[in-house]
Amino acid sequence: MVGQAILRRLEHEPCEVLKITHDELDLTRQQDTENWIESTKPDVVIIAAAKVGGIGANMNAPAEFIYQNMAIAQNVIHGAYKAGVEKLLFLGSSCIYPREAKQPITEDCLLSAPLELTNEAYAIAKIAGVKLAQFYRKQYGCDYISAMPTNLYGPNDNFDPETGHVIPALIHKIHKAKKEEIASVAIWGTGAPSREFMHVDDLADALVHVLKQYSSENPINIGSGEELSIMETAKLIQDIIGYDGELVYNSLKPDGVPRKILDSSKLYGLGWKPTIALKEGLEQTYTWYCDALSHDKAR
Ligand code: GFB
Repeated sequence: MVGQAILRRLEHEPCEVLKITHDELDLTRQQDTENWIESTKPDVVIIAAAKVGGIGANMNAPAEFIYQNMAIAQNVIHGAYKAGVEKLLFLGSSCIYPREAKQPITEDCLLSAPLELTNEAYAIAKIAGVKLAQFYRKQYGCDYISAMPTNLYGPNDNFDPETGHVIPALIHKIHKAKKEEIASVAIWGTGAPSREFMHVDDLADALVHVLKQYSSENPINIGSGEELSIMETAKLIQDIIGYDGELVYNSLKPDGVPRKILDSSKLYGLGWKPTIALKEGLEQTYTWYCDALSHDKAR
């Protein structure tokens, strides 16, 4: 999802984009990764590749989340350093911050208290990536930076109801319930937690801005300021889809972090702001999903 959005955004920049698919290069293989970076010699590297998933996927496969994400960060960052890459942007996640972080979360909260347990494996791997970027800057003087996006959604997301994040999972479940005239849809948890959501095209635009404007060892938050409870999010998706059945909250399922909203004042201070409102972004994403389903392309 993020990689595709960055490609769409880079069509408007005067640069040559070097890309390779997962089938052609497995970034967890160190030698293959180093060879590809050495042979293509990019000026800039953006690390958007990752093993990602919603709260269910994170809880069910912590070994895959920690291993794959640490390997990708380590192989790409070290490979970039060896090939003399001038600028590198590592993408972290808002879940690197402590579970009980003061809200909105500022960048300096990193490692100040314990992490949320449902995604600890993913968070540890992403923190390792942030630290790699910092230490390659400190020891070798590399201009490597890291950005922490808030919860994302948009075209090419993973719409699987078990492994996806809340927005694509609910689009899948509520769309199916409407089509098959199912009377109710199960929503995980109490509905009380809140999340800040950002459309992936806004993220891609922010990343290009940050690449041009930002150089520091400190990570930079990328948020939208659009915060909703899970209950409000589910109702909004229900309205957009036009489903008149019932939403039933299953409190046996995990809530995760009670609240997660980023303080993005550092980013906004660089002259960037989001342009896609949540309702508009969700409508566009639902249209994309219906179209992808009709072409058998939705995950
Ligand atoms: O999107 P989500 O999985 O991400 O869940 P997290 C957000 C909230 O939505 C949680 C609730 O309180 C879930 O219990 N929820 C309700 C659902 N129904 C559903 C559903 O059908 N599917 C899902 N997935 N959630 C992730 C991390 O945490 O955030 C990742 O696990 C990553 O590592 C990502 O960092 C940004 O915000 O809880």
